[in-house]
Amino acid sequence: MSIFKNIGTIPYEGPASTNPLAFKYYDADRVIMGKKMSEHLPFAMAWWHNLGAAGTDMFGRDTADKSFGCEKGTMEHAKAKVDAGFEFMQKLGIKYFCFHDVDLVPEADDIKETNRRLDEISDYILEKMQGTDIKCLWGTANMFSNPRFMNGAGSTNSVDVYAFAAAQIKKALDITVKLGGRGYVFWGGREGYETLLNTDVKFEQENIAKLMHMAVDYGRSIGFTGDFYIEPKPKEPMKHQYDFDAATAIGFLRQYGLDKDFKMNIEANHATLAGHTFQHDLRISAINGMLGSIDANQGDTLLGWDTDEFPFDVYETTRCMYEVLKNGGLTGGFNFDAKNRRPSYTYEDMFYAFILGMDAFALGLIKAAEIIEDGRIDTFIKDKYSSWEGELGQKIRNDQTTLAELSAYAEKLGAPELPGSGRQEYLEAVFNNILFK
Ligand code: XLS
Ligand code: NI
Ligand code: NI
Repeated sequence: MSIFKNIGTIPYEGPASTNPLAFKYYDADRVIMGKKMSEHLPFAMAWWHNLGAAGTDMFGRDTADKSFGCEKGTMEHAKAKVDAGFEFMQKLGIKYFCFHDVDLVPEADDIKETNRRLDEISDYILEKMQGTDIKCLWGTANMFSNPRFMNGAGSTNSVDVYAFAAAQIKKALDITVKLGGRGYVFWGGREGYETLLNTDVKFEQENIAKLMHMAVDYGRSIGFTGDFYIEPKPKEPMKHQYDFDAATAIGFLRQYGLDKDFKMNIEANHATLAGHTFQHDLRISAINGMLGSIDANQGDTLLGWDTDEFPFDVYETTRCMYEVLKNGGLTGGFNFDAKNRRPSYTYEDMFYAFILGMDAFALGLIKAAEIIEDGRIDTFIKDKYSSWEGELGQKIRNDQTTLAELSAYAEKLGAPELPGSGRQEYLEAVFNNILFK
């Protein structure tokens, strides 16, 4: 039985098409820099936004109907979401999905019952996966919605709540592995604080690390070979979240010996909330060998919270894909952690949103590849540092000199010449030239 009855498979029709239900740029089989677009861009559907969120905000209730013909809060509804999700992904040519445990089934009071429901729904999803090439990109446990997590999960003051979080992670890992997941995410939803007046930061951070270590040990013991990810976010829901940004999260992983098993899942809107550009957090992750996966959305620079909009800004997707290409791709993928605006409440809008996002990333990929092939920007950067290619530069780079030796060299110089121009305006013009040619 079809849910999205009036919508067929979304074709690629090219930039001249005006068909709203067609891709203008995302052409799955087109080869860019030696790889198909579909391989460069492993897109994923977020179960929570696409099949769950129905427009409720702080001031009003649902605008969209996501009942899919069933009563919400039932297993029948949970299965209808699976049916809707698979039909949706197949019509768009999306190969991955991401989930929290409680996106898949309604949570029961007793975790044994919740786990039984998770077994039932994951069997159903496995059945649906047969004959398709759809798989899980990553799974996670929701350790922030239930009131018991008001003071966090790994960071909680209650040892019983901590154990409950461990139980949820264990099960979410089981389901992730069962569904072929490439990764497992820790988004520290309430791992942080409202005030230091009531918080032992060191104790909380140590406990978070212990929980992650136990997750790694358990995951490896059941055959999970993928990456664990931290998804940094500086604030919301807490005033301060420990995984503030990529640099902070990487430092934390190194401090607690977790850096071999973990990478970053960078969300565009989280990076900008941290006062960075999206590209900044991608670059910091990449240079540390930890760019794993991406939550593909965008924020609103005028608003101070996570608006989770579908990616529209091609400057941003181009900068993102430049980083991804330079990184040699991702071990994870591009999860649309994004939701329709509240007044965009129809089934068509769900498709328009994904078409927008997929086309924006396809354009970003095309343009980033053109920037790399054009070479003007990369050549400029290389030349900018060319003074380091001489003998002195090489000595410094190879740790073969001292402060005293450099000082003697500087004295002989008198005054160094000014460094070469940064040429920002020239480079921005090159960027525009490539974007709009
Ligand atoms: C919330 C986060 C969340 C994670 C998964 O801001 O983006 O959706 O991606 O828990
Ligand atoms: Ni987010
Ligand atoms: Ni996210």
